[in-house]
Amino acid sequence: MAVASSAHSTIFSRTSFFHHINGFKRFSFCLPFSSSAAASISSKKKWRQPVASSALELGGIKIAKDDVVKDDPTNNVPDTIFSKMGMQLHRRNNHPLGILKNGIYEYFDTNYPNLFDKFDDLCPIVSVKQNFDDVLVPADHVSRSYNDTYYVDAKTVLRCHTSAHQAELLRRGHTHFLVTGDVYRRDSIDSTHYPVFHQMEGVCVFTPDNWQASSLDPTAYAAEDLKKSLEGLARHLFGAVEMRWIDAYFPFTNPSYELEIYFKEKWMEVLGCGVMEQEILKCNGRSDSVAWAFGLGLERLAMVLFDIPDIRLFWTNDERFTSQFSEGQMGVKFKPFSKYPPCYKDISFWINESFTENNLCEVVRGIAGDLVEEVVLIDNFTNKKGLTSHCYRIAYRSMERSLTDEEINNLQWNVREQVQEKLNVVLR
Ligand code: FA5
Ligand code: MG
Repeated sequence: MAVASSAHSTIFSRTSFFHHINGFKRFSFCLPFSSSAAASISSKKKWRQPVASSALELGGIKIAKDDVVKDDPTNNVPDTIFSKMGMQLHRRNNHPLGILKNGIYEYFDTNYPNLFDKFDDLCPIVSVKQNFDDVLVPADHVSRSYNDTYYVDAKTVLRCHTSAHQAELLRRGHTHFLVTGDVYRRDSIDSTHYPVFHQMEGVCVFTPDNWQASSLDPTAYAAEDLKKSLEGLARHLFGAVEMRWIDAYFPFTNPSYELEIYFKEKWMEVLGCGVMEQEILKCNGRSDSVAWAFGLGLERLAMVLFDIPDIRLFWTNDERFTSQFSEGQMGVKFKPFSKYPPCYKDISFWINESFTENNLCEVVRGIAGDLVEEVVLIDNFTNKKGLTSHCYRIAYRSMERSLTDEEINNLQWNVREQVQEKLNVVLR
């Protein structure tokens, strides 16, 4: 396993507001937690799609649609996101995500019998404190922005990582635990990104007698154990697969790493991890301990394990997909049913200062839902007057059927209209 550096990073490992995706520079302006950001959200009427279910039970708590999609000026949760809450794909034993979760449980149960406590039904609606403060995310960190996170109100978010539960579980006395759940992020659109996905968090706390028996200092001891455990997990899941460790940054761990797996001719980041910041242990009643923590993306691992080419497939009810997986069958390779042709449409406009790609993707998804496969910046220039133009190529493709020209033209027409209206940009 070689250590190398990578240009791709996801939100918690982002140290800068700029990063590269598909070779294009991608903007990610930080909309700070400010009144102007709140005002810009409240001034726009939200696009509402009909929602199938209007009340859910999550982690034993009854949640009505009004509890999540509110008329609060800070609320940026669309109906399409509420309709995904409560689906709990990770709790279905014959869904690839449930099969994978159980496979990971099996690894920990075999190697650490009766040690890890498991949680897979904690409510995804958490406080800003749980999601960010408790894991030391700085006040000005990009992940806190309205551009990146779904806010229910100024103090409440849809968790954007399962690390949101670290502190409370430590406080409740747990020292070894796995937390699996749905997490929510405003993000770009392509085959490996989806606004709702699933993570599993792992935490393991050590006491002085653990590292004193070794010749290592506590941090080195935890880091070594962490890498050993995760490499073991990767071998348990994949057998032989090409992987590499990348040095990373997370506010809640130090040192921090990411693990990448070679999949479909690209390196794909599958997890972040590290040695827990001492401050988190100290604040939660474990000052004399060290700990490691990891957060892995279940979809990303399942894509490699089951050969699933597109992250949208996890959400389909199409029997040609669902019938291919059954309980306990790890690593059965998905046989694609016929691939329908994509249709590409370009949209160009002069951007303004508040434009972000995540906002664009949110508008496109609000209209086209899972019929949108990818949104890519294909041209970007600034003219003599200082105006910047972006051209995006939108790929429309259904995984279940052929789309008609009329349908695509309608979608694109709606996209053009709403992009102009909601993002205040000037179409070219
Ligand atoms: C985190 O979320 C950290 N909480 C992980 C962590 C936990 C680090 C504990 C240290 C200690 P990150 O933003 O990189 O980190 O996301 C973790 C994983 O989630 C990624 O490696 C990737 O596999 C997956 N992931 C991130 N964004 C998406 C997305 N939009 N769609 C699907 N999977 C995603
Ligand atoms: Mg990452």
